[in-house]
Amino acid sequence: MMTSLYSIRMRATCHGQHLAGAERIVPKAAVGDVTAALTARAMHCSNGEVDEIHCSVERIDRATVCYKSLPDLSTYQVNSWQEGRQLAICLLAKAGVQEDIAERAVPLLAKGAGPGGAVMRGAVIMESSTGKRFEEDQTRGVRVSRMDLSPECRPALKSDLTSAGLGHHRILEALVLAGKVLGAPGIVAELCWSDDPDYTIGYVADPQAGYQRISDMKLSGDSRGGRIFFVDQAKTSLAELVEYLERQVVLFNTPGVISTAQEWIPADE
Ligand code: PML
Repeated sequence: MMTSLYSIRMRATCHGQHLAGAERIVPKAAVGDVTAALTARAMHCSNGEVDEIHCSVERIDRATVCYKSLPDLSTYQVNSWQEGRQLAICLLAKAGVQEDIAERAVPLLAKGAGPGGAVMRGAVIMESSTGKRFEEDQTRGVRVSRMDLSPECRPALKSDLTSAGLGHHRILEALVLAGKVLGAPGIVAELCWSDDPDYTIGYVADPQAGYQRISDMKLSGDSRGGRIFFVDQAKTSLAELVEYLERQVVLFNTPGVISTAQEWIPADE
């Protein structure tokens, strides 16, 4: 009999504010260790003292698991966050997002896409040719959940990323999340940069070009960031998209190609 799989999700808060979150999908025998590791990670979080940690453990029906390959990863080295944002617009347009929509989306994340300029807990969903937003709750947005690497793929990817100098768990986790997003019905591209004030790197991902990191998307010290998923409304419905992003279990069993960083030269230089 095949061993059961469990989804483990951890969320930590301080004064009701999100502090840390992570999730894994692991075989039954690893549930105890992984839950302890995620809890320890929240307790050692550098951006505040934890008030509450919520860990949920949920058994997964193996028949519902969808297996996929991870996208390739590349990195563009830019000279400033202004250049980074310019590059993000170019990459989004190349992926099929209408250019004026990409030009409006980048400042939306930069000023905070939630009500009153707040950073959203989840992602914006935006139509790629009209800019229309679909989230029912613009404070929460849409949370991507229930994805991980298969137990066989994790060591291989970790070793590839570490050899490329990209060993931090943040990169692996963002790549896995983007991998799930790129398999969503109607997806055109994703734009993301971190809301961690000490982390200025972001990415544009699309199904053809993969996960394209951009070295600078904001000034250090800026705590605004987030995610926008661009979709083609003709190819999906909000219900189908949200069901896939939040509920469909996805395990990645093949790593993509990890390329070395390349400098980006803006076209007018
Ligand atoms: C990376 O360096 O590739 C990760 C970039 C985005 C990180 C987003 C986050 O903080 O979750």
